Amino acid sequence: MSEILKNKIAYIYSDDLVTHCDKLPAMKNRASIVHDLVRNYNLLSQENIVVVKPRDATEDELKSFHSSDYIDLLKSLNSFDTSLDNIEDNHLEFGLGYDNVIIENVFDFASCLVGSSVSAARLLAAKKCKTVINWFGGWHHAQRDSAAGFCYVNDIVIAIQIMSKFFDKIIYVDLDIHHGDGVQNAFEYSSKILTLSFHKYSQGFFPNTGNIDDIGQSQGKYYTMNIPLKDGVCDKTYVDIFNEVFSMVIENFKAEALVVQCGGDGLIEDPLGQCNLTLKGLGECINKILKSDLPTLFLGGGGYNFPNTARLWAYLTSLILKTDLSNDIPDT
Ligand code: V1S
Ligand code: CA
Ligand code: ZN
Repeated sequence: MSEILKNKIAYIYSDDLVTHCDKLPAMKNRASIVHDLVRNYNLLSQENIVVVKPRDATEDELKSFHSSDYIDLLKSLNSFDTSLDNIEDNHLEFGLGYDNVIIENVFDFASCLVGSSVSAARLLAAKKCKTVINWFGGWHHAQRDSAAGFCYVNDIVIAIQIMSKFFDKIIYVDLDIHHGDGVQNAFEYSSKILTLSFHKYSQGFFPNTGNIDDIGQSQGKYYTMNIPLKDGVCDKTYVDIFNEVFSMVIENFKAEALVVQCGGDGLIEDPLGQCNLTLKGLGECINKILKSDLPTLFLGGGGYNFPNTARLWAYLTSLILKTDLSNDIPDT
Protein backbone atom coordinates (compact mmCIF):
# COMPACT_ATOMS: atom_id res chain seq x y z
CA MET A 1 0.00 0.00 0.00
CA SER A 2 2.63 2.53 1.05
CA GLU A 3 4.69 1.90 -2.12
CA ILE A 4 1.61 2.55 -4.27
CA LEU A 5 0.98 5.82 -2.45
CA LYS A 6 4.58 7.01 -2.36
CA ASN A 7 4.93 10.59 -3.65
CA LYS A 8 1.25 10.65 -4.56
CA ILE A 9 -1.45 13.06 -3.55
CA ALA A 10 -4.37 11.19 -1.99
CA TYR A 11 -7.92 12.15 -2.97
CA ILE A 12 -10.48 10.85 -0.48
CA TYR A 13 -13.61 9.52 -2.14
CA SER A 14 -16.30 6.90 -1.76
CA ASP A 15 -19.78 6.58 -3.24
CA ASP A 16 -21.18 6.39 0.31
CA LEU A 17 -19.47 9.61 1.34
CA VAL A 18 -20.88 11.54 -1.63
CA THR A 19 -24.33 9.98 -1.20
CA HIS A 20 -24.44 11.04 2.47
CA CYS A 21 -23.12 14.56 1.81
CA ASP A 22 -25.55 15.03 -1.10
CA LYS A 23 -28.44 14.64 1.35
CA LEU A 24 -27.44 17.56 3.58
CA PRO A 25 -30.33 20.04 3.37
CA ALA A 26 -28.15 23.14 2.94
CA MET A 27 -25.94 21.43 0.36
CA LYS A 28 -28.22 19.17 -1.63
CA ASN A 29 -26.21 17.41 -4.37
CA ARG A 30 -23.21 19.69 -3.90
CA ALA A 31 -20.84 16.79 -3.26
CA SER A 32 -21.77 15.15 -6.58
CA ILE A 33 -21.34 18.42 -8.46
CA VAL A 34 -17.88 18.86 -6.95
CA HIS A 35 -16.73 15.30 -7.55
CA ASP A 36 -18.13 15.21 -11.10
CA LEU A 37 -16.27 18.38 -12.03
CA VAL A 38 -12.99 17.17 -10.51
CA ARG A 39 -13.32 13.81 -12.29
CA ASN A 40 -14.45 15.23 -15.62
CA TYR A 41 -11.49 17.60 -15.73
CA ASN A 42 -9.51 14.31 -15.70
CA LEU A 43 -7.79 15.36 -12.49
CA LEU A 44 -8.23 11.90 -10.98
CA SER A 45 -6.33 10.25 -13.84
CA GLN A 46 -3.19 12.34 -13.37
CA GLU A 47 -0.16 10.20 -12.53
CA ASN A 48 0.53 11.92 -9.19
CA ILE A 49 -2.93 11.33 -7.64
CA VAL A 50 -4.42 8.26 -6.02
CA VAL A 51 -8.05 7.89 -5.04
CA VAL A 52 -8.38 6.48 -1.52
CA LYS A 53 -11.57 4.91 -0.22
CA PRO A 54 -12.00 5.94 3.43
CA ARG A 55 -13.35 3.73 6.19
CA ASP A 56 -16.08 4.73 8.64
CA ALA A 57 -15.04 6.21 11.98
CA THR A 58 -15.55 4.04 15.05
CA GLU A 59 -17.72 5.16 17.93
CA ASP A 60 -14.54 5.64 19.99
CA GLU A 61 -13.13 7.93 17.33
CA LEU A 62 -16.33 10.01 17.33
CA LYS A 63 -16.19 10.15 21.13
CA SER A 64 -12.52 11.18 21.12
CA PHE A 65 -13.87 14.72 20.71
CA HIS A 66 -17.65 14.62 21.02
CA SER A 67 -19.40 13.85 24.29
CA SER A 68 -20.87 10.39 24.78
CA ASP A 69 -24.28 11.99 25.38
CA TYR A 70 -24.22 13.70 21.99
CA ILE A 71 -22.96 10.69 20.01
CA ASP A 72 -25.41 8.37 21.82
CA LEU A 73 -28.22 10.77 20.85
CA LEU A 74 -27.13 10.71 17.17
CA LYS A 75 -27.09 6.92 17.37
CA SER A 76 -30.59 6.81 18.83
CA LEU A 77 -31.81 9.14 16.06
CA ASN A 78 -30.33 7.04 13.24
CA SER A 79 -33.72 5.62 12.32
CA PHE A 80 -35.69 8.73 13.31
CA ASP A 81 -38.72 9.26 11.07
CA THR A 82 -37.93 12.65 9.54
CA SER A 83 -41.45 12.93 8.09
CA LEU A 84 -42.86 13.22 11.63
CA ASP A 85 -42.52 16.62 13.24
CA ASN A 86 -41.59 15.28 16.69
CA ILE A 87 -38.52 17.35 17.59
CA GLU A 88 -38.00 17.42 21.36
CA ASP A 89 -36.38 20.08 23.58
CA ASN A 90 -33.59 17.58 24.13
CA HIS A 91 -32.77 17.68 20.40
CA LEU A 92 -32.62 21.47 20.38
CA GLU A 93 -30.28 21.40 23.36
CA PHE A 94 -27.84 19.43 21.21
CA GLY A 95 -28.15 21.89 18.31
CA LEU A 96 -30.48 19.66 16.30
CA GLY A 97 -32.96 22.21 14.97
CA TYR A 98 -32.94 25.16 12.58
CA ASP A 99 -29.48 24.86 10.98
CA ASN A 100 -29.07 21.15 11.68
CA VAL A 101 -32.35 19.36 11.18
CA ILE A 102 -32.35 15.66 12.01
CA ILE A 103 -31.46 13.90 8.78
CA GLU A 104 -32.07 10.29 7.81
CA ASN A 105 -29.32 7.96 9.11
CA VAL A 106 -27.64 10.81 10.94
CA PHE A 107 -25.28 8.49 12.84
CA ASP A 108 -24.21 6.63 9.67
CA PHE A 109 -23.57 10.02 8.07
CA ALA A 110 -21.49 11.13 11.08
CA SER A 111 -19.30 7.99 11.04
CA CYS A 112 -18.84 8.14 7.29
CA LEU A 113 -17.93 11.83 7.33
CA VAL A 114 -15.55 11.67 10.29
CA GLY A 115 -14.08 8.46 8.83
CA SER A 116 -13.15 10.37 5.66
CA SER A 117 -10.98 12.85 7.55
CA VAL A 118 -9.69 10.21 9.98
CA SER A 119 -8.52 8.15 6.98
CA ALA A 120 -6.89 11.26 5.52
CA ALA A 121 -5.16 12.08 8.82
CA ARG A 122 -3.85 8.51 9.16
CA LEU A 123 -2.28 8.62 5.68
CA LEU A 124 -0.39 11.76 6.70
CA ALA A 125 0.47 10.46 10.17
CA ALA A 126 1.90 7.23 8.74
CA LYS A 127 3.88 9.35 6.21
CA LYS A 128 2.24 7.37 3.40
CA CYS A 129 1.34 10.63 1.66
CA LYS A 130 2.50 14.20 2.04
CA THR A 131 -0.69 15.79 0.74
CA VAL A 132 -4.27 14.61 1.14
CA ILE A 133 -7.43 16.22 -0.27
CA ASN A 134 -10.87 15.66 1.26
CA TRP A 135 -13.35 18.11 -0.28
CA PHE A 136 -16.15 16.37 1.64
CA GLY A 137 -14.72 17.26 5.05
CA GLY A 138 -14.22 20.61 6.75
CA TRP A 139 -17.15 20.95 9.17
CA HIS A 140 -15.66 23.55 11.47
CA HIS A 141 -18.67 24.67 13.60
CA ALA A 142 -19.62 21.43 15.38
CA GLN A 143 -18.91 21.61 19.12
CA ARG A 144 -18.10 18.89 21.65
CA ASP A 145 -21.75 18.33 22.53
CA SER A 146 -23.73 20.00 19.80
CA ALA A 147 -24.28 20.47 16.12
CA ALA A 148 -24.02 24.02 14.74
CA GLY A 149 -24.06 25.87 11.41
CA PHE A 150 -24.81 22.86 9.15
CA CYS A 151 -22.03 20.88 10.91
CA TYR A 152 -23.15 17.73 12.77
CA VAL A 153 -19.72 16.45 13.76
CA ASN A 154 -16.30 18.07 13.71
CA ASP A 155 -14.15 15.91 11.43
CA ILE A 156 -11.41 18.57 11.52
CA VAL A 157 -10.84 18.39 15.28
CA ILE A 158 -10.75 14.59 15.22
CA ALA A 159 -8.29 14.58 12.28
CA ILE A 160 -6.02 17.10 14.04
CA GLN A 161 -6.12 15.05 17.26
CA ILE A 162 -4.85 12.02 15.32
CA MET A 163 -2.19 14.00 13.47
CA SER A 164 -0.98 15.60 16.70
CA LYS A 165 0.17 12.20 17.97
CA PHE A 166 2.67 12.11 15.09
CA PHE A 167 3.43 15.79 14.40
CA ASP A 168 4.61 17.94 17.28
CA LYS A 169 3.12 21.23 16.06
CA ILE A 170 0.29 21.79 13.59
CA ILE A 171 -1.15 24.95 12.03
CA TYR A 172 -4.88 24.95 11.24
CA VAL A 173 -5.79 27.52 8.55
CA ASP A 174 -9.47 28.34 8.03
CA LEU A 175 -10.20 30.14 4.73
CA ASP A 176 -14.01 29.74 4.95
CA ILE A 177 -15.75 33.12 5.24
CA HIS A 178 -17.21 32.02 8.58
CA HIS A 179 -15.21 31.84 11.80
CA GLY A 180 -13.82 28.36 12.56
CA ASP A 181 -15.27 28.46 16.08
CA GLY A 182 -15.56 24.70 16.75
CA VAL A 183 -11.90 24.05 15.91
CA GLN A 184 -10.75 27.14 17.81
CA ASN A 185 -12.70 26.13 20.93
CA ALA A 186 -11.27 22.61 20.82
CA PHE A 187 -7.65 23.81 20.83
CA GLU A 188 -7.75 27.17 22.59
CA TYR A 189 -5.77 25.78 25.56
CA SER A 190 -3.08 24.17 23.38
CA SER A 191 0.29 25.61 22.35
CA LYS A 192 0.86 22.72 19.91
CA ILE A 193 -2.06 23.50 17.60
CA LEU A 194 -2.15 27.04 16.25
CA THR A 195 -5.55 27.95 14.82
CA LEU A 196 -5.76 30.79 12.29
CA SER A 197 -9.16 31.83 10.91
CA PHE A 198 -9.90 34.50 8.28
CA HIS A 199 -13.57 35.45 8.35
CA LYS A 200 -16.16 38.12 7.84
CA TYR A 201 -16.89 39.71 11.20
CA SER A 202 -19.89 42.00 11.09
CA GLN A 203 -23.06 42.51 13.11
CA GLY A 204 -25.31 39.42 12.90
CA PHE A 205 -22.99 37.40 10.68
CA PHE A 206 -22.86 33.76 11.82
CA PRO A 207 -21.42 32.66 14.25
CA ASN A 208 -20.67 36.16 15.52
CA THR A 209 -17.32 35.13 17.06
CA GLY A 210 -13.66 35.48 16.04
CA ASN A 211 -12.75 38.87 17.40
CA ILE A 212 -9.12 39.86 16.87
CA ASP A 213 -8.70 39.89 20.67
CA ASP A 214 -9.51 36.16 20.98
CA ILE A 215 -5.97 34.85 21.24
CA GLY A 216 -6.31 31.61 23.20
CA GLN A 217 -6.26 30.76 26.89
CA SER A 218 -3.77 29.69 29.53
CA GLN A 219 -0.92 27.70 27.86
CA GLY A 220 -2.66 28.29 24.53
CA LYS A 221 -2.44 32.08 24.81
CA TYR A 222 -1.14 33.53 21.48
CA TYR A 223 -1.83 30.23 19.65
CA THR A 224 -5.32 31.28 18.54
CA MET A 225 -5.33 33.85 15.75
CA ASN A 226 -8.38 35.60 14.33
CA ILE A 227 -8.43 37.85 11.30
CA PRO A 228 -11.82 39.59 11.17
CA LEU A 229 -12.67 41.09 7.78
CA LYS A 230 -15.22 43.63 6.59
CA ASP A 231 -18.36 42.81 4.61
CA GLY A 232 -17.62 42.56 0.87
CA VAL A 233 -13.91 41.79 1.29
CA CYS A 234 -12.08 41.47 -2.07
CA ASP A 235 -9.01 39.54 -3.27
CA LYS A 236 -6.49 42.33 -2.75
CA THR A 237 -7.28 42.81 0.93
CA TYR A 238 -7.75 39.09 1.68
CA VAL A 239 -4.62 37.92 -0.15
CA ASP A 240 -2.37 40.74 1.16
CA ILE A 241 -3.43 40.05 4.74
CA PHE A 242 -3.17 36.28 4.23
CA ASN A 243 0.37 36.53 2.81
CA GLU A 244 1.59 38.71 5.64
CA VAL A 245 0.01 36.70 8.47
CA PHE A 246 0.77 33.25 7.05
CA SER A 247 4.45 34.11 6.42
CA MET A 248 4.80 35.38 9.96
CA VAL A 249 3.16 32.27 11.44
CA ILE A 250 5.25 29.85 9.32
CA GLU A 251 8.48 31.63 10.26
CA ASN A 252 7.79 31.71 13.98
CA PHE A 253 5.75 28.62 14.86
CA LYS A 254 7.89 25.89 13.22
CA ALA A 255 4.93 23.65 12.39
CA GLU A 256 5.43 20.07 11.22
CA ALA A 257 2.08 19.81 9.41
CA LEU A 258 -0.85 21.88 8.16
CA VAL A 259 -4.60 21.39 8.02
CA VAL A 260 -6.38 23.81 5.68
CA GLN A 261 -10.14 24.34 5.49
CA CYS A 262 -10.86 25.73 2.00
CA GLY A 263 -14.51 26.84 2.34
CA GLY A 264 -15.73 28.53 -0.85
CA ASP A 265 -18.34 30.85 0.62
CA GLY A 266 -16.10 33.93 0.41
CA LEU A 267 -16.37 33.72 -3.39
CA ILE A 268 -18.24 36.41 -5.30
CA GLU A 269 -21.93 35.44 -5.83
CA ASP A 270 -22.11 33.26 -2.73
CA PRO A 271 -25.56 33.88 -1.22
CA LEU A 272 -24.41 33.45 2.40
CA GLY A 273 -20.95 34.98 2.37
CA GLN A 274 -21.72 38.01 0.19
CA CYS A 275 -18.05 38.79 -0.33
CA ASN A 276 -15.92 39.34 -3.41
CA LEU A 277 -13.16 36.74 -3.49
CA THR A 278 -12.26 34.98 -6.73
CA LEU A 279 -10.67 31.65 -7.63
CA LYS A 280 -7.46 33.56 -8.36
CA GLY A 281 -7.33 35.09 -4.86
CA LEU A 282 -7.97 31.86 -2.99
CA GLY A 283 -5.62 30.09 -5.42
CA GLU A 284 -2.82 32.50 -4.44
CA CYS A 285 -3.38 31.58 -0.78
CA ILE A 286 -3.16 27.87 -1.62
CA ASN A 287 0.01 28.38 -3.67
CA LYS A 288 1.57 30.16 -0.72
CA ILE A 289 0.55 27.28 1.57
CA LEU A 290 2.02 24.75 -0.91
CA LYS A 291 5.36 26.62 -0.89
CA SER A 292 5.74 25.79 2.81
CA ASP A 293 6.27 22.17 1.63
CA LEU A 294 4.78 20.64 4.80
CA PRO A 295 2.52 17.57 5.08
CA THR A 296 -0.92 19.04 4.46
CA LEU A 297 -4.55 18.01 4.71
CA PHE A 298 -6.81 20.11 2.43
CA LEU A 299 -10.50 20.09 3.39
CA GLY A 300 -13.71 21.55 1.98
CA GLY A 301 -16.28 23.47 4.01
CA GLY A 302 -18.91 26.07 3.11
CA GLY A 303 -19.87 27.21 -0.39
CA TYR A 304 -23.50 27.87 -1.30
CA ASN A 305 -23.13 28.73 -4.97
CA PHE A 306 -22.55 25.11 -5.85
CA PRO A 307 -21.12 25.52 -9.39
CA ASN A 308 -18.66 28.14 -8.14
CA THR A 309 -17.66 25.97 -5.18
CA ALA A 310 -17.04 23.07 -7.58
CA ARG A 311 -14.97 25.38 -9.81
CA LEU A 312 -12.93 26.46 -6.80
CA TRP A 313 -12.16 22.94 -5.57
CA ALA A 314 -11.41 21.64 -9.08
CA TYR A 315 -9.04 24.60 -9.56
CA LEU A 316 -7.39 24.08 -6.16
CA THR A 317 -6.98 20.37 -7.00
CA SER A 318 -5.13 21.40 -10.18
CA LEU A 319 -2.84 23.72 -8.18
CA ILE A 320 -2.11 20.98 -5.65
CA LEU A 321 -1.36 18.50 -8.47
CA LYS A 322 0.67 21.17 -10.28
CA THR A 323 -1.22 20.56 -13.51
CA ASP A 324 -3.15 22.96 -15.74
CA LEU A 325 -6.89 22.65 -16.15
CA SER A 326 -7.91 21.87 -19.71
CA ASN A 327 -9.51 24.70 -21.70
CA ASP A 328 -12.23 22.23 -22.70
CA ILE A 329 -14.75 22.80 -19.94
CA PRO A 330 -16.50 19.53 -18.99
CA ASP A 331 -20.26 19.47 -19.62
CA THR A 332 -20.73 18.87 -15.89
N1 V1S B 1 -26.21 33.01 6.98
C1 V1S B 1 -26.91 32.14 7.16
C2 V1S B 1 -27.73 31.05 7.43
N2 V1S B 1 -28.75 30.60 6.67
C3 V1S B 1 -29.26 29.55 7.34
C4 V1S B 1 -30.36 28.72 6.94
C5 V1S B 1 -31.04 29.00 5.76
C6 V1S B 1 -32.11 28.18 5.40
C7 V1S B 1 -32.50 27.15 6.21
F1 V1S B 1 -33.53 26.37 5.87
C8 V1S B 1 -31.82 26.88 7.38
C9 V1S B 1 -30.76 27.67 7.73
N3 V1S B 1 -28.55 29.35 8.46
C10 V1S B 1 -27.59 30.26 8.53
C11 V1S B 1 -26.56 30.37 9.60
C12 V1S B 1 -25.55 29.23 9.54
C13 V1S B 1 -24.48 29.40 8.53
C14 V1S B 1 -23.55 28.20 8.57
C15 V1S B 1 -22.31 28.33 7.72
C16 V1S B 1 -21.56 27.03 7.69
C17 V1S B 1 -20.15 27.08 7.10
O1 V1S B 1 -20.18 27.57 5.78
O2 V1S B 1 -19.27 27.92 7.80
C18 V1S B 1 -19.48 25.69 7.12
C19 V1S B 1 -20.14 24.59 6.43
N4 V1S B 1 -27.21 30.26 10.87
C20 V1S B 1 -27.63 31.36 11.55
O3 V1S B 1 -27.52 32.48 11.11
C21 V1S B 1 -28.22 31.07 12.93
C22 V1S B 1 -29.43 31.55 13.39
C23 V1S B 1 -28.29 32.06 13.97
C24 V1S B 1 -30.24 32.43 12.48
C25 V1S B 1 -31.57 32.83 13.04
N5 V1S B 1 -32.33 31.68 13.54
C26 V1S B 1 -33.69 31.97 13.85
C27 V1S B 1 -31.59 30.99 14.57
C28 V1S B 1 -30.26 30.52 14.10
CA1 CA C 1 -12.64 31.19 8.38
ZN1 ZN D 1 -18.85 29.15 5.83
